[in-house]
Amino acid sequence: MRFRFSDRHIDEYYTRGATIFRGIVPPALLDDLRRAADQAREIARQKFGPQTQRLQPLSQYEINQKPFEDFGNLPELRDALSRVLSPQHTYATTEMLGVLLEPAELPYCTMWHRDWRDNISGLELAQWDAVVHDINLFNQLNCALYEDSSTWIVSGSHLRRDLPGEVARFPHRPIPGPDLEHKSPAERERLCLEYCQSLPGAEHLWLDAGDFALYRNSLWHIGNYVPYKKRATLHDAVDTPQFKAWRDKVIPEAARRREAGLDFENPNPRQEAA
Ligand SMILES: O=C(O)CCC(=O)C(=O)O
Ligand SMILES: [Fe+2]
Repeated sequence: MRFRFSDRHIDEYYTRGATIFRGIVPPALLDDLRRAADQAREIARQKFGPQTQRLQPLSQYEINQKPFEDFGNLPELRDALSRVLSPQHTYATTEMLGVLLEPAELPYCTMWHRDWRDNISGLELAQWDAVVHDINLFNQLNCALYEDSSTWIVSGSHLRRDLPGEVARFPHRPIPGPDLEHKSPAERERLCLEYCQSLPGAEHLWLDAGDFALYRNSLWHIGNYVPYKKRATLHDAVDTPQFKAWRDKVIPEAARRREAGLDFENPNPRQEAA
């Protein structure tokens, strides 16, 4: 069925923290994007090894850029984004657009996190807390060129602080991933799956080929990857001048704090003391 925008997309975005524009990428563009993503996979593995799961920004590499430009100019997509967010929100610029890939050899998952809060070492949490509900910041896209069930989210968690069950699951910082040392491929896969399921409320963000997920990266999420499922999912910020200005301010500050020996602040410090 052809994509049709509805108010449900707006409602879902602000309540769940994620909405999916189903089938919004036309098949002819998908063919072109898949060919370009195959080039990206080859470069990524050559440059960063077989386990690499992303190449970003795509604009820096010898890859046919035309499909990415066409993606950035899709009228239905621009219209849908401007209705959920605003006409000033942009995506698929040369600065950040990347592609998420399946690892070549072994299952692997990221740790559960809220972006910036849990994965930027040295970030001062007050800087994130102050703007976490600002709709000009922290918007992100995953656009699946193949069926993709790698991403998990905790729906609605962008609206609130951590719940007691979440604090109990991850009382300390940095958040640990599963222990995959010396495990067989199937054991790694099972451990990663159980790790995904271990956060209360975790659910798959299921995408079919050509689906575009818009999500708040301030919600709890994770990527879980197996080598036997081909993945090429475009990934980018849905950006604004305000978000860029915030990044330009906090990234160097976080670097300075790291140099001074700080790493991750605990957002739930009372638990750590317990
Ligand atoms: O692979 C994914 O879908 C999630 C990646 C992610 O969480 C991140 O890039 O911060
Ligand atoms: Fe993330």
